[in-house]
Order: sequence, then C-alpha cells, then structure tokens
Amino acid sequence: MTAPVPEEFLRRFARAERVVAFTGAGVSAESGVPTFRGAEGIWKKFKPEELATMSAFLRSPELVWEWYSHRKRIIAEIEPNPGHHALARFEHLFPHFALITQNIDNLHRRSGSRTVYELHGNIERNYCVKCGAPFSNAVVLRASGVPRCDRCGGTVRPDVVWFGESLPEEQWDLSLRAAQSAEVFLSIGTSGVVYPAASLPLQAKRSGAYLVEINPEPTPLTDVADLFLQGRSGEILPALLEGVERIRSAESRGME
Ligand code: BJW
Ligand code: ZN
Repeated sequence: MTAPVPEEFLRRFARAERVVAFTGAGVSAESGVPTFRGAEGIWKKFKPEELATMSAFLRSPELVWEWYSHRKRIIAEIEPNPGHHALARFEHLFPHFALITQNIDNLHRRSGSRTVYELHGNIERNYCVKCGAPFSNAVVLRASGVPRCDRCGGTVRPDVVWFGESLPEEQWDLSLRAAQSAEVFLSIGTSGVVYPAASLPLQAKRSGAYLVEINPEPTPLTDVADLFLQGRSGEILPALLEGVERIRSAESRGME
C-alpha cells in the first residue's frame, strides 16, 4: 500500500533548488532486477558479502562469473520503470540536481538521466585485473567460463566495487559535496547498510537537508528521516513528479 505524499512536503519539494536522489537496488526491483536484501531480495543462495569480494573471485572465479553473467543477462533484457523515468525528469526540474546510485545496472542512464554518480561501478564494463585493458559485455559474454584477456592472459572482472575496495574517488567526492549542500535528500530503495554509501543521507541531514526515505520496508535510516514515504519507488516517484508539476503550474498561473 502506498500512502499519499503529504501536500506540505510537495510544496517544500517544489520550491527546492538543491535536490539529491540517492538510489539502491529497490529502485530497479520493479524492472525485475532482484534486490540483495529485504523482503524482495532473492539472492538468497548468494550473499553479496560472500560473492562480491576479491577473495571470492580469486578462490572461485567460475562461481563469481556465473553470478555476474546471469545478472548481466537479466539486466540486458529488462527496461527502466516509472521510478527511473521520474528521476530522469527531476534533472530538468531542479537547478541543482544530483543522482547518486549504488546500482550497477545502468538503468538510470538508459531512462535518460545524464549526470549519474555511480558509486559501485557499472556492470556493462569489465577490465583485466593484470593489465587493466577494458572489455565490453559483448566480448565477455561470448567467453565460456571465466573470460581471459587477449593481450596478457589475465583474468577479466566486472568493473564493479566489491567489499574492501575503495569507491571511485571522483564520484565519491562529487556525491559527498552534493549531499552536504542538499536542501532535500531522497534516499530511495536502499537498505542503508553498506558503507560508505550509507553515510550520505546522514551527512546530508547533518548539513541541514530535509531527509526523505522511500521504501516499502523500514530501514536503519527510517528513524532518522524527516519523512518516511512507505511504498514502491515506481509509484511514489511519479507521484512526487506529478505533485511538483501541479504546484509549479498552479503558481505560474497565479502569477499571470
Ligand atoms: C524497494 C522496492 C521498491 C524493494 N521500491 N524500494 C563494518 C562496519 C561498517 C562498515 C564495514 C564493516 N565491515 C566492512 C565494512 C565496509 C563495507 C561495508 O559496508 N560492509 C557492511 C555490509 C557491513 N564496505 C565496503 O567494503 C566498501 N568499501 C569500503 O568501505 O572501502 C574502504 C575500505 C578499503 C579497504 C579496506 C576496507 C575498507 C565497498 C562496498 C561495495 C558494495 N558492493 C556491492 C556489490 C556491487 C557489485 C554488484 O552489484 O555485484 O554493492 S554489495 C551490494 O550492496 C551492492 C549494493 O550497491 C549495495 C547496497 O545494497 P542496496 O542497494 O541497499 O540493496 P539492498 O538489497 O540491500 O536493499 C534494497 C532495498 O530496496 C530494501 O530496503 C527493500 O526494502 C527495498 N525495496 N523493493 C523501493 N519496489
Ligand atoms: Zn590483460
């Protein structure tokens, strides 16, 4: 069940100039990408903490590649949902809008968002662990088993951030700066347990942002948030978009 968005928040949101949307796996759930955790999480067989690490990759590259090849195929076949599309529209509605994502599925760009800070990489890219050469998905998905570099024979891995690895520095710096200057910060479809990404909503709130969480289930962030919009992002984000457009057009009619 999705509760209506309070009108008072919509008025605040429509006036805001500096808005940040921070997304997690839940935003892509309605497109058919399984989440890692939460009620919808279906990677029950594989815990990310067990597979998304360099030590798992060194120990059993076949198993890790089986997981990623499977996910690459799912992602290639699905489409962005109304939540992604609403976020792409927000980029045009607010003078300073930042979209920060933990997702690696590229669905934000595919739905039209142009500036996206990808904190955990992108599953459409791959690189050789030995010489760094980049490889496209078309090449790696043709390989049977573990893809190898045709230049140096090294093992190819997906260009994503595993546990214990640093986040891409520039994307992180830009995200932190956006969070610290946000007036409204939306934390959407994330369980908020993976750091340092999960610190962004807290940094934003500490710097004065109005913190809104969108999720069908409560998370560790819920008690800290100024507003918890309980429900699916594919329903709530289009409702936010519609609310902003309605308020702005009423205001512009009032000014005529
Ligand atoms: C809906 C919905 C709908 C459903 N609408 N919502 C102890 C304490 C603190 C930190 C650490 C610690 N020990 C280790 C650490 C650090 C570690 C960490 O945070 N671990 C915690 C798990 C404890 N972090 C790291 O290692 C990071 N690096 C780092 O810290 O570098 C510094 C360092 C360097 C050297 C040594 C040590 C440290 C890197 C983290 C990398 C995370 N990588 C992954 C995999 C990426 C590649 C891949 O996808 O395969 O990123 S793990 C996985 O979790 C993925 C996600 O981006 C990330 C977050 O998950 P997310 O998006 O929140 O998804 P879910 O499934 O958890 O939640 C979905 C939510 O959606 C749920 O709440 C649902 O209710 C909701 N939902 N349907 C809206 N329709
Ligand atoms: Zn190589």
